[in-house]
Amino acid sequence: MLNRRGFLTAAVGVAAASGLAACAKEDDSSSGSDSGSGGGGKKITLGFAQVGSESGWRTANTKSVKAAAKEAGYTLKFSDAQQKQENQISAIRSYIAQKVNVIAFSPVVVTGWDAVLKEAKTAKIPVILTDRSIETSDDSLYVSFIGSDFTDEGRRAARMLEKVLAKAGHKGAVKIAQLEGTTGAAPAIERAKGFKEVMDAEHKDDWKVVVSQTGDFTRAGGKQVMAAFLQSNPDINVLYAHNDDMALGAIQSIEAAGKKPGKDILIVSVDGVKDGFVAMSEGKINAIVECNPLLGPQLMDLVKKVNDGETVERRIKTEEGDFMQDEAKAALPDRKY
Ligand code: GZL
Repeated sequence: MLNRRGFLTAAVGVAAASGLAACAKEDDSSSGSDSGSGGGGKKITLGFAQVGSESGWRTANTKSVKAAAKEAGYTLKFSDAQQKQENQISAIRSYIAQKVNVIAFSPVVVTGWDAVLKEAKTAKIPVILTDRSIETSDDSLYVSFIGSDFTDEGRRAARMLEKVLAKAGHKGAVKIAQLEGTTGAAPAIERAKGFKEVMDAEHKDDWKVVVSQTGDFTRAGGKQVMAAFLQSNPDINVLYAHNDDMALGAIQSIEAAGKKPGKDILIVSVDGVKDGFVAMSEGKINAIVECNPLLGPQLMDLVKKVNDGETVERRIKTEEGDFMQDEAKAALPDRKY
């Protein structure tokens, strides 16, 4: 692994956090068993509104949240929004109506959350963002955001592409196809931004994104869009995919077009799911930027602190690494998702 970013740094948003958390504490008046209990002894009930089940990353994330909630002894109310914002908003409203102790969710897109989060605030239910963040002018609408730095993941993808090109002894123009994540989602916006930052600063003359389109983070999307890319831009020689599932779908179209993924078209992807590592060990993906889905344990620690009215970090980042193709076989046995 080229480097591991093991950081749990955070900017502390004490005012917003302690304000809402204190509200949560005030409402905790019942008693109950110790396991999974809040400061007042009552069993914590967490409402979690998941994006959907669009990718291997999401499946691993859901498993981590459910297992950690069970381990913590919390009552978990869980919903799968099938990647639709209106379903997530409905789920959050139902958690408010059920008077859960804490709400956590992974916002499918960055905008459109103020109204429902104001309802949660009025109901004195603290909200934690997991995985993806939102755009809002009202910082008090959530107490903490736990997840990756997607802009840095984009920068890391560009750095990995530099290493992949050097290792392949690539000469000449670098014609990049970009498979974007879900339109309007933080990882899609920020992974494109970080990659472009490095490209504009250091590869203005030889790298060019010749085509870029969303594959919605799914294998089917990656396969369909890559097939269209190859029709319109047969001279593509690099694919930057915002997640492994789209890269795996794209590989099917690359092979159907009679080209070799990992050779004729060099591939850099993000996530690090097991199937991505298998493809890398087969030489079909050249490098993967890890995005850790196993947020469950950290989230449950945060839920307890918030419910007990403790001060919490405003921003908690997850540990992640970067992997080149020649590291895939050795890393596979230890992959946890
Ligand atoms: C990233 C996460 C993204 C993954 C995709 O934290 O939100 O959503 O990269 C998933 O695989 O669909």
